[in-house]
Amino acid sequence: MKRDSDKLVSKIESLSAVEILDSRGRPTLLASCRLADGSAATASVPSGASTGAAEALELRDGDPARYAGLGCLRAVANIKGEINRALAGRQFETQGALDQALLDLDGTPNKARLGANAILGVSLAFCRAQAAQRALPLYAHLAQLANTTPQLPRPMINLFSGGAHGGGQVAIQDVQLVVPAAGSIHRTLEVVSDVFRAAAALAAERYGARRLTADEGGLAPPFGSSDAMLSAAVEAIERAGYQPGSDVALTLDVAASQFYSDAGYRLDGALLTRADMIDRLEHWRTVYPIVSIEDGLHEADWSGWQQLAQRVRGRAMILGDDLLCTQTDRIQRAINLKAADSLLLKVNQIGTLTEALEALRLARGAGWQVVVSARSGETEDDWLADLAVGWSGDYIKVGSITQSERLAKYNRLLVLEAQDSL
Ligand code: 2PG
Ligand code: MG
Repeated sequence: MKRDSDKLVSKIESLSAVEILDSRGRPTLLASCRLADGSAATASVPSGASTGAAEALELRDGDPARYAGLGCLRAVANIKGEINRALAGRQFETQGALDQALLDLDGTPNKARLGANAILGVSLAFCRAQAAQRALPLYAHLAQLANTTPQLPRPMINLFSGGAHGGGQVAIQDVQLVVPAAGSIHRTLEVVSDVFRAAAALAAERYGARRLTADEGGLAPPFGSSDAMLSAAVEAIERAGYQPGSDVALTLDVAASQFYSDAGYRLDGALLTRADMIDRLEHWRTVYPIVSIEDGLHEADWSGWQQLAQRVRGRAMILGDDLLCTQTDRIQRAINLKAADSLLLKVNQIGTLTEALEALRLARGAGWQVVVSARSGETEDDWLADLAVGWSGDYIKVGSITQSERLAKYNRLLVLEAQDSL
């Protein structure tokens, strides 16, 4: 049933933005939206390191005199200038109408003119301001928008990093933990904390590694190989007193595009063909308790993904990140080819909430699972937790249990869980 408040119209009074820093110390932006009734909100935008080639364009200044060219002052100026001039004073009934106005204003297929970072900042800040106007928690407003039933997702939590997130000491980017039987966010975090401590002790013993963390807060000791990384994860689970697989399972973000070239996949000192790589992934899946494989092959190898899915389907999730880039045309292609069965949903890969919702709906329509994901460059903003709950993600992936840009999301989930009002 529609509530009366759904019919509320939101008139934008002003839009603004500030350049802020993300968890890697690189610039990003925080956008703000004030509505005519006084409701106001801010939202900040994350940024990836292992980005997919098809992602919407993150506008950077390119001025080598500031932040090695990574400044976001042009994107900030676009919000304060052109976008504010075009939208202030206009009324929008829905998120869809606001996002369409942003797309029309930008006029490019990949948001290259105004910047996907500028556009997403406004899309999110408007969403939060509308939630405030309707006196709804953000997750509840997002659920109304999507016509979904709020649900707590299961966290996929980073333990070890390599690749672009861990200095490249191992090719695989992320080894993550899931706690299949936990049934709650707080129990998941308790178990993962036990395993994380065991893993940190193991890294100290075996590698003399101090407890320094990678981009997403996970550990990144100098493992000699992918197998050393994966078996250390299993050992840490056991040392913490849990049963690998039934108590704590593993998920991988292989991020294979990062170590692929025309010559093949450069993994553990060898050069692998596509067939070798598929064999290796399937071998790992049988030897280690792996329940999900993300980006197991590079982002342009659609037929390789088809073969991988044939081998693994039903035994592990075939999760598309760089392959899909949260874009409906790519998701549709993967559905048609049966090249994946799960979507990694990253709103900043596409640039507006409405387009991300279309991606979610398409994936759901095909019976896929959905993993709502943060980026490796994050801020202390917690909107992603509300998004995962409101849009009933099966999983949420926000990194490890260290560093406040990660914990902001887990802590928000803990609060929502404790409120018990979903
Ligand atoms: C990924 C993400 C998050 P990045 O590859 O899934 O882990 O990393 O934001 O660097 O693309
Ligand atoms: Mg990924």
